[in-house]
Amino acid sequence: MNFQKLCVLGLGYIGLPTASTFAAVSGLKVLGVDINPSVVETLQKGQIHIHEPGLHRLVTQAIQSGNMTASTQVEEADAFLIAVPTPFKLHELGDYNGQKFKLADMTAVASATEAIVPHLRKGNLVILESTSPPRTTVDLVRPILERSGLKAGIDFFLCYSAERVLPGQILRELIENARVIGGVTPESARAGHELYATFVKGKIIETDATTAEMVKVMENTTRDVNIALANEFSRLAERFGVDVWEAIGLANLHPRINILSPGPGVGGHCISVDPWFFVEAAPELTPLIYSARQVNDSQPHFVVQRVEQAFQSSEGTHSAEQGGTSVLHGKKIAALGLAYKPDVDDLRESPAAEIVRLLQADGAQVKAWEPFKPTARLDGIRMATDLNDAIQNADMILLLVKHSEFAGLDPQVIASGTKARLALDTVNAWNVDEWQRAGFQLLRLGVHTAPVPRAA
Ligand code: SAJ
Repeated sequence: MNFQKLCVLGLGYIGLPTASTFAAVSGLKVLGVDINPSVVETLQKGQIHIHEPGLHRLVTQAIQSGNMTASTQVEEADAFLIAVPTPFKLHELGDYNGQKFKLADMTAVASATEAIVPHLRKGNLVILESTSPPRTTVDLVRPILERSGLKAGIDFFLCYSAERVLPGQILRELIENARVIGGVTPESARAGHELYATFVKGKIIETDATTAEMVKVMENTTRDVNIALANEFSRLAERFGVDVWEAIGLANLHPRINILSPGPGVGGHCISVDPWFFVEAAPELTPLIYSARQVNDSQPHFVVQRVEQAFQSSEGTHSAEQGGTSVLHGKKIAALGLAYKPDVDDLRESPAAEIVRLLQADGAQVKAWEPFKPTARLDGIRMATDLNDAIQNADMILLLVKHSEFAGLDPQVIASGTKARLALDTVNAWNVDEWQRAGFQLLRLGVHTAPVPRAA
């Protein structure tokens, strides 16, 4: 097929890097479309609205070459690529025998597809990239596009092809990762293959649309279940008086074992969302996936419990409540990091932000410092102006994200800028001996330091 013009709907973390790669690397004419006018204006001014290494340079190159433009309106093109979010519904839960589960909100996919209908022509290719519940391409996207009077697989090509890139390494992975292209017909998969082959260096594999959708959700579900296992191991290690980080390192010496890292919880827009697509589709078949989601979603509560225990043991008290008041009441805590994972500026579904909210709900006075988004405004969260502002008057330093700049902090320098002598590291970034030498009592998640109460 001869692709000259591509229209990318959704200019977020996936759509913008993909659109600019097609423009700058493949040399296609690309129209990037976003319903948010401020995203379009930002791009038109030569700026970008997200942080991703190398992205600003690539977008500038794409725009300056004349190959990429941005608009709020869809136009005719040879191919359309949908990369809009598939979050879960905020105010509605599913229910299976009393077990509540989250439901996918497919509104953005449906309306982006509707926006293509008036511009769809014979011979066009439409690709859905948004991570979606299996059967979305055939059951949701196809019927909407066929309102045009054209038939999918006969008059136009229709595919599903998920991105698999890791935030922080998007531009490299976009080109190097293997791509699975699922068509509603083999010819559709072939057409999708030809489009991505204009820049993808990894293997490109053709299959059917529903298999490609399932592959994507399986990948992220596997990661979620494995992180839940690591989080459970960290709880067990505390019970047994073991350092989970050491234990995982040792277990991973086994050639067929690769345990992931425990942490404050699972955030972001993918791993904490996608497994619900399986649970929603078949709750009776997914008890393991459901439990993993429960474990990971409860990890912020577990961290808050550890903060309470840290204060109790430093004060020599034995109960999380003193005369009905939480031990956290009035405690000043410097929370380092609000992003959902290291070295990104994305705060969506961030367990760190949830921990801050939970601590505040128990009466703690938290000041949060997020170097990747210092001006972030999150409901009810007090942001520090810089690291010093966060730690200055704190009673405890709570490390929530393993940003490189936090991992590299010198405890001697920190000690001179704060009155806190208590620190809790939830991500295994700091060295206990070094922090002790600087005068801190450093506690770590997954390491036995205080008696862990047994469940009632
Ligand atoms: N996390 C842990 N322990 C770990 C690894 C991660 O607690 O050992 C946490 C992170 O801190 C974060 C969350 O899990 O809160 C998710 O982070 P991540 O790095 O595992 O994944 P994402 O959401 O940034 O990107 C994932 C990737 N999927 C897989 O690795 C299977 C990426 O390749 C996908 O393209 C992306 O989801 C997506 O868009 O679906």
